[in-house]
Amino acid sequence: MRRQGLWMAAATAGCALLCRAGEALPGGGYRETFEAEAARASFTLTPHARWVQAEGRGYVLEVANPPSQQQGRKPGTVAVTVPFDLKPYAGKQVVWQADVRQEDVTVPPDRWNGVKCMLCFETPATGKQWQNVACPTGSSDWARRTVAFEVPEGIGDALLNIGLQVSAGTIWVDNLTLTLDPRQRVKHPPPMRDPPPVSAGHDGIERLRGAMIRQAYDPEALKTLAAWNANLIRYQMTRNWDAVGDVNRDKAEFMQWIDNSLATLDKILVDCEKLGIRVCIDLHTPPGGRYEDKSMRMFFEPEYADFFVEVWRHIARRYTGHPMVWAYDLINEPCQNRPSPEGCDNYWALQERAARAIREIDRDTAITVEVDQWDDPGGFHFVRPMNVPGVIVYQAHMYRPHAFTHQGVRGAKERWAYPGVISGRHYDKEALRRELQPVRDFQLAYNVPIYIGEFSAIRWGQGAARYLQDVTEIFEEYGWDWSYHAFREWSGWSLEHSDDEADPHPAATPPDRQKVIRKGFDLNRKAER
Ligand SMILES: [Ca+2]
Repeated sequence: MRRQGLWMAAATAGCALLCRAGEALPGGGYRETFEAEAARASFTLTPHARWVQAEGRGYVLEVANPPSQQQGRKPGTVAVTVPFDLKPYAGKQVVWQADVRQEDVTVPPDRWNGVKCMLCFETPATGKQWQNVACPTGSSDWARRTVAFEVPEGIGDALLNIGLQVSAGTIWVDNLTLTLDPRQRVKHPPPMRDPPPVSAGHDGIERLRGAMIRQAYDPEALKTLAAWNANLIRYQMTRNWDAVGDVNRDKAEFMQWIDNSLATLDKILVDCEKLGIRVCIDLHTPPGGRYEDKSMRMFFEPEYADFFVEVWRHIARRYTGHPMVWAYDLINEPCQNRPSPEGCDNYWALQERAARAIREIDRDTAITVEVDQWDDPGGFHFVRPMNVPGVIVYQAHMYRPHAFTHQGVRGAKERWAYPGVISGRHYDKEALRRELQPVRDFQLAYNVPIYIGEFSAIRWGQGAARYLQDVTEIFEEYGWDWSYHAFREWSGWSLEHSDDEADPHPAATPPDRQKVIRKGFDLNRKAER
């Protein structure tokens, strides 16, 4: 979402605030359909934009960016801009939506370019933000496009940009709405005084420290982890995990895949019993799959919500009472970029429902739940503890700052070193502690167990070993269980490869990253003595 400074500079002086002309919605919020002359007049049109009539919609805004006539020349950027008042929403989570039709939108060089119906603002605390409804490239008939975001407390002036950035094509836009998201920040109580000891579901073991493994039976990998003193694996049942569209929707076929995954897990569990390794069963792929904006279908369609619960009943029936199964990890990295419709459970309520269903079958195995937005620590601002009997472990994934941990992944070009300035902010151990503070606050407020199910730093990130050392020291200080992402999975995360991106083979001498993680695992052996 970077490199969009131009958009901020494109404000047109003297425009009326657009939302003053719109229709107020009950419960707070605003709708703009462009039918009022005053609303249309608040835009200063450029030569690329005009008001046109669309069937059943009255006025809609058309913005066209024809392909360049010159061979090989990249499309430029066209937009109209209007001031927008976000101040009434300061400190609130909002949902920004627009109806968009589009024709022949070309694929831009960076994924954050393309169709824009975007709110832009800047505050000293949060820096610049660009909140754009998610649109595909290509052609699409009218569709409701959405983004949800939190308006910062210190919000000042904001701008609305509608157009095409470094993409050719034509778009039509109508029916803008800004509404309050039902998912708002929770005010957590202060730290509990003199909290009693809390069970994380492994009472005979001081702490669980281990790694993610891939979905395969790899006895050598298990032996190595045991030799390194790891006492936990997070077994990811995964395929097409972030694929969108028509995948993972066939329920019978999905359940067959689950059974195949569990057959592999059964073999792993036999070895784990001999090696003293506990297992976290991670449902990494959502039943029902995802929409184009990556939101998981099961938070919007009751058919898949029910199926998700059924999948967990099925797994719990198979493993209830198993001594090596530590936890059922209900859904990896929940993602829903807009509120659930009436009658559907959202990411938190649905996990709670599945947890209750499991408890009818298995009263003892721990259940671990994850927060919205890919289990980012910030998600802990928005949830309360679940009301479910037995042990519920609250899980976070630590990839902050993402620009550092994922540099070079999926085409990310910028390179960063830790500690240091990363994406304009200074990061060191204290900064990482601040990033994890929402999780820490939740733990202290409610005296609940915390598990860092995933954390990592890409092996070619300069300072990756130091980053791993700093985060694991924080986990240890706070008494959190943890599993490194990932052991003998993708080489980018490998603890056995060198820090050289170009070197595809395991290294002859262990890299410092391996030493840091094994130092953590060694605490398991010390605890056993
Ligand atoms: Ca209209």
